Amino acid sequence: MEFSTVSANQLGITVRGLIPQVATDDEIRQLHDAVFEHKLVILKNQDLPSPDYLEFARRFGDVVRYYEPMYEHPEHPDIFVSSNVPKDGKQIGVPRTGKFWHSDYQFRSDPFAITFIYPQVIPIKNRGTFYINMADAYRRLPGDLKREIEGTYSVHSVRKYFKIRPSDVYRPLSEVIREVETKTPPHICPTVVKHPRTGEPVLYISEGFTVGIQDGDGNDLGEDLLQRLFEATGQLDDSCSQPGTHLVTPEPGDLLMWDNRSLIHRALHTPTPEPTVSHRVTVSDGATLQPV
Ligand code: 7UC
Ligand code: FE
Repeated sequence: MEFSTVSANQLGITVRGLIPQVATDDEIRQLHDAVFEHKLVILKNQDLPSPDYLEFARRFGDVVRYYEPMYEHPEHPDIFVSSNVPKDGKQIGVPRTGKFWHSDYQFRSDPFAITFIYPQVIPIKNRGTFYINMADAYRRLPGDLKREIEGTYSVHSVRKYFKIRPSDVYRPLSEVIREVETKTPPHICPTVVKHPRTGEPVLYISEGFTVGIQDGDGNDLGEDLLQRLFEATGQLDDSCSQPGTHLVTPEPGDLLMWDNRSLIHRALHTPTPEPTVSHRVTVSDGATLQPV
């Protein structure tokens, strides 16, 4: 197994020569450490059947199945499928997922530790995912903004990006909204969290899932503060060309794994849809997010 850094100002590290099915405990430990040190690890030249993919992921934590069944892989429900390629005339998983800044399960109190993405069909023209390292983003925040958010809490919800399910057709929208608010009530978390593994302060907000910010007594601090934080971290730039925003374009055989509590991500928006399929697996380490 060989590690090589991508380039000085790029995100992540590349690993060649790893065979997941026979990885030693020491290799797993090195990869696990690399995820938290480099935030993103790209395993090259992989050819992994789904059961082996799941076995591999299990060595990094408890595999957590997504709470909405419509994303499930038909044979392997622990795999979340993002796809716009029908199989035997049937939609598999969900198309156009994650095209907004977010961290997976940020709208819940138990966000995943590591997200794995294994692209199966890679578009030729518009491919990839953008990432922002929110530990870096916190470090770069102007001092006055840092002081302004000290001791504050952010409110997260899936409501802006909850996908209507086929079974929701003809349901009154108010009923769907009520279901979303009951099943996944808004969740409150320190705006700056201490990363459970690295101890780094992380600005734990995203344009997709963060819907409010409040002081320690629960008083709303206003939409403007949230917008200034999104602006300062590059999340309002639709061209995704801010210096802290990194585009990662996978090649066939790449298996990506990243630190879901440090990075926020956003799937590249494609105006002309090309076939895209990717298989996601997520693991938890049971940590809860604490203030710095
Ligand atoms: O369809 C999607 O974009 C899924 C999104 C609402 N949630 C992904 C997650 O893991 O939080
Ligand atoms: Fe995601």
